[in-house]
Amino acid sequence: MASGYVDLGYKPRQDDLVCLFYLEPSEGSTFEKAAEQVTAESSIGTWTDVSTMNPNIRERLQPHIFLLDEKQGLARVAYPLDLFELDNIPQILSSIAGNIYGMKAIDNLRLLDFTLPEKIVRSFEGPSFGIKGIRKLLSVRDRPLVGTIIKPKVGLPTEDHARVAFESWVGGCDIVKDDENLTNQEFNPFEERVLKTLRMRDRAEKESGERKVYMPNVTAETEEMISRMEFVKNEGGEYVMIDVITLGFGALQTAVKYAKDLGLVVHAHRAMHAALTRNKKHGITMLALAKLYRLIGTDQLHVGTAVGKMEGPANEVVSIRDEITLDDVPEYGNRLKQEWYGLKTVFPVCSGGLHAGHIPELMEIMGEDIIIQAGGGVHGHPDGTLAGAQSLRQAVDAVMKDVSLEEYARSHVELSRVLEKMKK
Ligand code: RUB
Ligand code: CA
Repeated sequence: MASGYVDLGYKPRQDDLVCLFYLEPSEGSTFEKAAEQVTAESSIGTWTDVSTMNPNIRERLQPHIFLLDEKQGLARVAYPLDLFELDNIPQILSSIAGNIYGMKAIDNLRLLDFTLPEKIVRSFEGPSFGIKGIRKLLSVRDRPLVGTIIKPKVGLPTEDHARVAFESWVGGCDIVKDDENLTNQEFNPFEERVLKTLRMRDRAEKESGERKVYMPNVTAETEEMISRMEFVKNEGGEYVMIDVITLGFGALQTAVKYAKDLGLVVHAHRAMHAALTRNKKHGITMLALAKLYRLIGTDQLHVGTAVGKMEGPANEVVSIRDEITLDDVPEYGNRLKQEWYGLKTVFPVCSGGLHAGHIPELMEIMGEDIIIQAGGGVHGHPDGTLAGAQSLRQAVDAVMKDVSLEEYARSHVELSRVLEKMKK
């Protein structure tokens, strides 16, 4: 049954889950009909009336389309809490972001955002560390954290990987991370890499007098991934990195629970998100995905840069930052309001095509509570990795001291070399 869901006078209840969809009906359908079909398919209905539906079920579980704005293509739907299983992201997504994308009634459909009721939010634990916990772990109070991704992303033998990590740390990076497609390849096996790189971390800490962390990519089949996490913990690591989209939501829930038990910080790389998020008319927004990762409890999440090589405009990236760092998120544009009921914050990570020259603009847009990562921007420095890491840290220091990069570069040659390269 795919009609009777429109109820424009309906006021969402406190414990409804409210979705905001962008929708384009296909030829032969209408905006309203398509919205009804989407609503039915995401909840209790199918393409026809069924003899098994009883009026009590319908009464209790029927969602309400309470706003239809055909001009803008927007529909708001309130779903009763009882449709959902608590602490189960796959189930929630199979409802509000499942079959509906494949329906003939629509040409395009995008889940822009959703507001979760308190009961669902509280059924998840959220991050264990949050921004505060990570700052404490690293003893860095106010500036952005600075990190690098070892490049080339795959191809370096273990020994070189560890050496490049060492130079990055000593140059001023707080964080060194693996790339999204480096896991356990023959030329750079996971365990050996973790051992050698953590040994270098210890040396770098001694040499620099600063706390340093390594984020090995543990992404794999779930049981294998868990044993890699245990290995990292046993060898004195504090962090793991996970490719959260390619891994999948259920496995990520499991991984985060293990990480919590082990006391590990979880860094979320979002490789493949753009397959879902990039088409402005279809799919799911990065904002909506970011909420799921805050619920599940990753401590750090790639959110975009606004200024680097990856797609994503500034207002969007700022909106995602607010979603994962505020306790009470107000409605803004196509972002719905969301209360987080004390769930900890997620550290926003800006990464992708960045170098020292971007830092003033990036910090102007995103502020100081961010993690800035540069791969090519460190290892592509004309004088090598060490100088690249120094230039990144110098740029951050310049902004924190309110000095322009040009002025700071007069007394900091590594930074000046980047600015020269940019001019060319
Ligand atoms: C960046 C990098 C990351 C991208 C992903 O390398 O390896 O995987 O940041 O982008 P480089 P996003 O600094 O050399 O560009 O985080 O936006 O998804
Ligand atoms: Ca990468």
